[in-house]
Amino acid sequence: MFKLCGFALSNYHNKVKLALLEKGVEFEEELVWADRSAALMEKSPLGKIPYCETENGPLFESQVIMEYIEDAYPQNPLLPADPYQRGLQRELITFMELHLELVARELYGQAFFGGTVSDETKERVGKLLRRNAKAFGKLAKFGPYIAGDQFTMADCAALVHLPLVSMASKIVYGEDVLAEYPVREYTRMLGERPTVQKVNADRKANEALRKAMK
Ligand SMILES: N[C@@H](CCC(=O)N[C@@H](CS)C(=O)NCC(=O)O)C(=O)O
Repeated sequence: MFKLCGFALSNYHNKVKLALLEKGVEFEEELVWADRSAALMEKSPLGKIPYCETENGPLFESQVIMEYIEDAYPQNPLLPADPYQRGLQRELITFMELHLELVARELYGQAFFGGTVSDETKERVGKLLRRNAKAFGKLAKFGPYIAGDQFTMADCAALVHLPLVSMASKIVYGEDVLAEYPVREYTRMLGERPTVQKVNADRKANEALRKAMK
Protein backbone atom coordinates (compact mmCIF):
# COMPACT_ATOMS: atom_id res chain seq x y z
CA MET A 1 0.00 0.00 0.00
CA PHE A 2 1.12 3.56 -0.65
CA LYS A 3 2.89 4.99 2.40
CA LEU A 4 3.41 8.68 3.14
CA CYS A 5 6.36 9.36 5.44
CA GLY A 6 6.95 12.58 7.34
CA PHE A 7 5.29 14.60 10.08
CA ALA A 8 1.99 16.41 10.15
CA LEU A 9 3.41 19.79 11.17
CA SER A 10 4.96 20.05 7.71
CA ASN A 11 3.13 22.00 5.04
CA TYR A 12 4.68 19.86 2.29
CA HIS A 13 3.63 16.65 4.04
CA ASN A 14 0.11 18.00 4.44
CA LYS A 15 -0.15 19.01 0.79
CA VAL A 16 0.37 15.38 -0.22
CA LYS A 17 -1.87 14.04 2.53
CA LEU A 18 -4.72 16.33 1.49
CA ALA A 19 -4.40 15.12 -2.11
CA LEU A 20 -4.56 11.48 -0.97
CA LEU A 21 -7.63 12.17 1.17
CA GLU A 22 -9.38 14.15 -1.57
CA LYS A 23 -8.74 11.41 -4.11
CA GLY A 24 -9.86 8.70 -1.71
CA VAL A 25 -6.59 6.79 -2.07
CA GLU A 26 -5.98 4.25 0.67
CA PHE A 27 -2.65 4.98 2.31
CA GLU A 28 -0.56 4.45 5.40
CA GLU A 29 1.23 7.26 7.15
CA GLU A 30 4.52 6.78 8.97
CA LEU A 31 5.80 9.38 11.41
CA VAL A 32 9.32 10.31 10.32
CA TRP A 33 11.05 13.39 11.75
CA ALA A 34 13.53 15.32 9.62
CA ASP A 35 16.34 14.11 11.88
CA ARG A 36 19.10 13.53 9.30
CA SER A 37 19.24 9.87 10.32
CA ALA A 38 20.93 7.44 7.95
CA ALA A 39 17.56 5.73 7.40
CA LEU A 40 15.98 9.01 6.28
CA MET A 41 18.92 10.05 4.08
CA GLU A 42 18.70 6.69 2.36
CA LYS A 43 15.14 7.49 1.19
CA SER A 44 15.44 11.27 0.86
CA PRO A 45 19.06 12.33 0.17
CA LEU A 46 18.64 15.89 1.48
CA GLY A 47 17.02 14.63 4.67
CA LYS A 48 13.75 16.37 3.85
CA ILE A 49 10.24 15.11 4.33
CA PRO A 50 7.87 14.09 2.93
CA TYR A 51 8.93 11.05 1.01
CA CYS A 52 6.74 8.12 0.10
CA GLU A 53 7.01 4.38 -0.38
CA THR A 54 5.41 3.01 -3.52
CA GLU A 55 5.22 -0.61 -4.62
CA ASN A 56 8.22 0.14 -6.86
CA GLY A 57 10.34 2.04 -4.34
CA PRO A 58 10.60 5.41 -2.60
CA LEU A 59 10.10 8.90 -4.06
CA PHE A 60 10.89 12.28 -2.53
CA GLU A 61 9.94 15.90 -3.34
CA SER A 62 6.30 16.59 -2.59
CA GLN A 63 5.35 17.75 -6.06
CA VAL A 64 6.88 14.66 -7.64
CA ILE A 65 4.84 12.60 -5.18
CA MET A 66 1.69 14.55 -6.11
CA GLU A 67 2.22 13.82 -9.80
CA TYR A 68 2.91 10.16 -9.05
CA ILE A 69 -0.33 9.89 -7.08
CA GLU A 70 -2.28 11.57 -9.89
CA ASP A 71 -0.79 9.14 -12.44
CA ALA A 72 -1.04 6.00 -10.32
CA TYR A 73 -4.53 6.66 -8.89
CA PRO A 74 -6.63 8.38 -11.57
CA GLN A 75 -9.84 8.40 -9.48
CA ASN A 76 -11.22 11.80 -8.40
CA PRO A 77 -8.71 13.71 -10.54
CA LEU A 78 -7.10 16.80 -9.06
CA LEU A 79 -5.97 18.09 -12.46
CA PRO A 80 -8.18 19.02 -15.43
CA ALA A 81 -8.06 16.86 -18.58
CA ASP A 82 -6.95 19.62 -20.92
CA PRO A 83 -3.13 19.82 -21.23
CA TYR A 84 -3.02 23.62 -21.16
CA GLN A 85 -5.30 23.79 -18.12
CA ARG A 86 -3.07 21.22 -16.41
CA GLY A 87 -0.13 23.46 -17.24
CA LEU A 88 -1.84 26.40 -15.57
CA GLN A 89 -2.38 24.40 -12.39
CA ARG A 90 1.27 23.39 -12.29
CA GLU A 91 2.34 26.96 -13.00
CA LEU A 92 0.36 28.17 -10.01
CA ILE A 93 1.76 25.46 -7.73
CA THR A 94 5.33 26.16 -8.85
CA PHE A 95 4.80 29.87 -8.34
CA MET A 96 3.49 29.44 -4.79
CA GLU A 97 6.27 27.06 -3.83
CA LEU A 98 9.27 28.71 -5.50
CA HIS A 99 8.34 32.36 -5.30
CA LEU A 100 6.27 32.63 -2.11
CA GLU A 101 6.79 29.70 0.28
CA LEU A 102 10.49 29.09 -0.35
CA VAL A 103 11.24 32.80 -0.08
CA ALA A 104 9.19 33.23 3.11
CA ARG A 105 10.84 30.08 4.56
CA GLU A 106 13.94 32.20 5.29
CA LEU A 107 11.80 34.00 7.89
CA TYR A 108 10.46 30.91 9.67
CA GLY A 109 13.37 30.69 12.13
CA GLN A 110 12.37 34.03 13.61
CA ALA A 111 8.64 33.80 12.96
CA PHE A 112 8.02 30.33 14.44
CA PHE A 113 11.11 28.91 16.15
CA GLY A 114 12.42 31.60 18.48
CA GLY A 115 15.44 32.49 16.30
CA THR A 116 16.44 35.75 14.66
CA VAL A 117 16.93 36.69 11.05
CA SER A 118 19.66 39.16 10.02
CA ASP A 119 18.69 42.63 8.81
CA GLU A 120 20.22 41.82 5.43
CA THR A 121 18.01 38.74 5.06
CA LYS A 122 14.94 40.63 6.21
CA GLU A 123 15.49 43.33 3.64
CA ARG A 124 16.28 40.97 0.77
CA VAL A 125 13.40 38.61 1.53
CA GLY A 126 10.96 41.46 2.13
CA LYS A 127 11.69 43.00 -1.28
CA LEU A 128 11.32 39.69 -3.06
CA LEU A 129 8.17 38.72 -1.22
CA ARG A 130 6.43 42.01 -1.95
CA ARG A 131 7.32 41.79 -5.65
CA ASN A 132 6.28 38.13 -5.91
CA ALA A 133 3.06 38.69 -3.96
CA LYS A 134 2.02 41.33 -6.48
CA ALA A 135 2.72 38.98 -9.43
CA PHE A 136 0.73 36.24 -7.65
CA GLY A 137 -2.38 38.34 -8.30
CA LYS A 138 -2.03 37.59 -12.03
CA LEU A 139 -2.35 33.84 -11.39
CA ALA A 140 -4.55 33.33 -8.32
CA LYS A 141 -8.32 33.42 -8.81
CA PHE A 142 -9.90 32.74 -5.41
CA GLY A 143 -12.99 31.99 -7.46
CA PRO A 144 -13.65 30.57 -4.84
CA TYR A 145 -10.86 28.01 -5.35
CA ILE A 146 -7.33 29.15 -6.00
CA ALA A 147 -7.43 28.41 -9.75
CA GLY A 148 -11.14 28.96 -10.40
CA ASP A 149 -14.42 27.19 -9.66
CA GLN A 150 -13.04 23.67 -9.04
CA PHE A 151 -11.02 22.24 -6.17
CA THR A 152 -7.71 21.10 -7.70
CA MET A 153 -4.18 20.07 -6.83
CA ALA A 154 -3.33 23.77 -6.62
CA ASP A 155 -5.67 24.08 -3.63
CA CYS A 156 -3.78 21.34 -1.81
CA ALA A 157 -0.71 23.55 -2.16
CA ALA A 158 -2.36 26.93 -1.57
CA LEU A 159 -4.09 25.81 1.61
CA VAL A 160 -0.88 24.69 3.29
CA HIS A 161 1.45 27.42 2.03
CA LEU A 162 -0.45 30.72 1.88
CA PRO A 163 -1.34 30.96 5.58
CA LEU A 164 2.32 30.35 6.48
CA VAL A 165 3.53 33.10 4.15
CA SER A 166 0.94 35.49 5.61
CA MET A 167 1.81 34.61 9.20
CA ALA A 168 5.58 34.72 8.78
CA SER A 169 5.54 38.12 7.06
CA LYS A 170 3.07 39.52 9.59
CA ILE A 171 5.25 38.41 12.50
CA VAL A 172 8.57 39.56 11.03
CA TYR A 173 7.52 42.79 9.23
CA GLY A 174 4.26 43.63 10.98
CA GLU A 175 2.79 43.45 7.48
CA ASP A 176 1.09 40.53 5.75
CA VAL A 177 2.53 40.48 2.22
CA LEU A 178 -0.63 38.69 1.04
CA ALA A 179 -3.01 41.17 2.70
CA GLU A 180 -4.63 42.11 -0.61
CA TYR A 181 -5.84 38.52 -1.12
CA PRO A 182 -8.71 36.77 0.72
CA VAL A 183 -6.43 34.12 2.25
CA ARG A 184 -8.31 33.99 5.55
CA GLU A 185 -11.74 33.56 3.91
CA TYR A 186 -10.30 30.98 1.53
CA THR A 187 -8.74 29.02 4.40
CA ARG A 188 -12.01 29.17 6.32
CA MET A 189 -14.00 27.93 3.30
CA LEU A 190 -11.66 24.99 2.74
CA GLY A 191 -11.72 24.29 6.48
CA GLU A 192 -15.30 23.06 6.01
CA ARG A 193 -14.05 20.06 4.03
CA PRO A 194 -13.73 16.87 6.14
CA THR A 195 -10.39 16.16 4.46
CA VAL A 196 -8.97 19.50 5.59
CA GLN A 197 -10.39 18.97 9.10
CA LYS A 198 -8.52 15.66 9.29
CA VAL A 199 -5.25 17.29 8.13
CA ASN A 200 -5.68 20.10 10.68
CA ALA A 201 -6.53 17.74 13.56
CA ASP A 202 -3.46 15.61 12.80
CA ARG A 203 -1.28 18.72 12.61
CA LYS A 204 -2.43 19.81 16.07
CA ALA A 205 -1.81 16.34 17.51
CA ASN A 206 1.68 16.34 15.98
CA GLU A 207 2.39 19.78 17.45
CA ALA A 208 1.36 18.54 20.90
CA LEU A 209 3.58 15.48 20.49
CA ARG A 210 6.57 17.60 19.50
CA LYS A 211 6.05 19.89 22.51
CA ALA A 212 5.81 16.89 24.82
CA MET A 213 9.09 15.54 23.42
CA LYS A 214 11.03 18.72 24.29
N1 LIG B 1 10.91 20.84 -1.87
C1 LIG B 1 10.64 19.94 -0.78
C2 LIG B 1 10.54 20.74 0.50
C3 LIG B 1 10.30 19.84 1.70
C4 LIG B 1 10.72 20.52 2.99
O1 LIG B 1 11.30 21.61 3.01
N2 LIG B 1 10.43 19.84 4.09
C5 LIG B 1 10.81 20.33 5.38
C6 LIG B 1 9.69 20.15 6.38
S1 LIG B 1 8.36 21.25 5.98
C7 LIG B 1 12.02 19.55 5.86
O2 LIG B 1 12.10 18.35 5.66
N3 LIG B 1 12.98 20.23 6.50
C8 LIG B 1 14.14 19.61 7.06
C9 LIG B 1 15.41 20.00 6.39
O3 LIG B 1 15.38 20.77 5.40
O4 LIG B 1 16.45 19.55 6.86
C10 LIG B 1 9.32 19.19 -1.05
O5 LIG B 1 8.48 19.75 -1.77
O6 LIG B 1 9.16 18.05 -0.60
